[in-house]
Amino acid sequence: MTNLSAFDPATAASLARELTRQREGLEMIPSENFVSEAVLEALGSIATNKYSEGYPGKRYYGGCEFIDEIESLAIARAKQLFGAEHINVQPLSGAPANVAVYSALLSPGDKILGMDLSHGGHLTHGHPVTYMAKIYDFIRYKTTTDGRIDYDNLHAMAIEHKPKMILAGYSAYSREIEYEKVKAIADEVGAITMADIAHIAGLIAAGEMHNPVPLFDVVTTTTHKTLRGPRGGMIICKEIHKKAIDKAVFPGLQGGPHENVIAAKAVAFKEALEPSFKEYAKQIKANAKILEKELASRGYRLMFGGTDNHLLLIDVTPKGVTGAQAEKALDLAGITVNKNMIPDDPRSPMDPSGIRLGTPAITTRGMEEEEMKKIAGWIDEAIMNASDATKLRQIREEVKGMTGRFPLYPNLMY
Ligand code: DSN
Repeated sequence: MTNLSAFDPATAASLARELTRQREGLEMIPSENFVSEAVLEALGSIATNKYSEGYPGKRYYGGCEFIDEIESLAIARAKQLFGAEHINVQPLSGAPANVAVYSALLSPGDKILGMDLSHGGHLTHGHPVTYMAKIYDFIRYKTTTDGRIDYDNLHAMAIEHKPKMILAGYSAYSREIEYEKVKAIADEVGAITMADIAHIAGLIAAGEMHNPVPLFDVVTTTTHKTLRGPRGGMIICKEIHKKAIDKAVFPGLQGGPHENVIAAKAVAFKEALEPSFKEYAKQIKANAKILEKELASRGYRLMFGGTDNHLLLIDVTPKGVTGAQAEKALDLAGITVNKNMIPDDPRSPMDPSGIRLGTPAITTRGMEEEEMKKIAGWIDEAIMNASDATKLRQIREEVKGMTGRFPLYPNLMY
């Protein structure tokens, strides 16, 4: 990276510090991951130079013949991964993908039934702070006290409210989803089915979680979480919705697609089609299960009763700390997680009762059972000694000792 460091040493130095942070720490935010060097190369490629409004074969600019090849490759590979009829790979990320779907298939004022944020839903599924909540009438369902989706209640709510759309898919929910049940409820009330698989797309692509694509009208995802691609989004839909979805993305909401990101998506999808990706997805789940067992045995209160996927949502207040205090203590110990609301949290979003953690990134680094057991021990020690800076520094050194055995981007420097 001599050009960067020579021209802009300030940016290069910040990137170098961030690289060290990623290398030395344990990245356990469940929505984060480490892309391959091949994905990084495509992301930093000359495809960033090109404008290409429109879609392959139908662009508003000249000179798009090779960009068409790249975007067509990304689409073909994604279709193969998910068994999809149609895919739009242009959404800039998950939130814009969701907005595009609403605007394609709904009218202002239409009702959408989506999961409450504190029960594992997402801001773009109707939280009152979002602009979408001003346009559409979101009604929010919740999990049961034992943390499962209450499909009977969902059914009753659908009958009562007659939503135009039912949304399944969550950003802090750790259990499997019964898409057939949601589909049957939606069919009964004539609702469109939408799944947001942003967190679990990689697990679904690998056949390690149920796939809503064959059943649902439309499925949105990010490409940078378990799918381990560049930061971006994607919409998967049935052929009948193709025109509306494509029109909503461009020209409805977006301008020129980020073709360097689309090139990186194509590379990530090729990686996800490899047999080794299936092993990776299995290991993500296996690692999360070990953490579940280890933390439960130390008396932690796991929301939803545990995990079927890559993440755990934990109420840390019985251990005498808040979510923000636990996040801070773990940060100082070199373990990155995020504070998170728990179902019907009595506390506030900036200092909630829980933390959310997951295994996609540490699994990418090659960590397995032995490391998970050590990590669970460090998490517990850090939380139990949240105000002991010396102890937290000592854990950080131990973490550094372990991460050093799992090299990250060994040839990269800024
Ligand atoms: N920010 C993502 C997450 O962490 O789950 C969702 O938008």
